[in-house]
Amino acid sequence: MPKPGKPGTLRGGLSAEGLHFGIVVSEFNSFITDRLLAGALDALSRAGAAESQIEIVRVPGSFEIPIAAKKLAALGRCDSIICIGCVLRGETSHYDYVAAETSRGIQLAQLDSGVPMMFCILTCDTLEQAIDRAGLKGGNRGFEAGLGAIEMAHLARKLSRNSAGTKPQTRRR
Ligand code: INI
Repeated sequence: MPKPGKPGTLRGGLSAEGLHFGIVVSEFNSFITDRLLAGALDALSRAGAAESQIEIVRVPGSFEIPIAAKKLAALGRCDSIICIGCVLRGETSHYDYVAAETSRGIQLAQLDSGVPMMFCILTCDTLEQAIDRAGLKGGNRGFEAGLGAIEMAHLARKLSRNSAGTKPQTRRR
């Protein structure tokens, strides 16, 4: 309970104990997405997550991530979901459609489902830029997404409970 006169601050914890995670990963550009997946799994396991607490769903490309994440969330098992993809700019405008719809779809999926979803979709001009963000110069965005998934899972649980520790009634729309 916050002290009287002090603003209450809710923050997510950093332990994976008791949490269940989903990871939706795109096969397209798997040279990159496999490295992001390894980073995410590393973060979860360092925080204490066992393999049984993690389920991985593989989809053909980033464009298919939102529908898979939404359906996974609807199963009701996951406290948070990590979405992993890599969209590389080509010679046509295809990149723009895939990148924009993937990001829009993931945001809609998390808002519709109420399950936090980490946006671990690299959108890069070159393969080199992607390699840098998948474990080389710029760290591993998958690892960061893993930490974010733990934090948001805790936060979502806290924000779904009232002061008595029970889930509030949700109003039917
Ligand atoms: N999918 C990606 O994840 N990354 C890309 O760079 C990419 N490019 O450039 O085409 C890509 N395309 C496939 C797309 O995600 C769908 O799988 C496909 O259009 C079928 O719906």
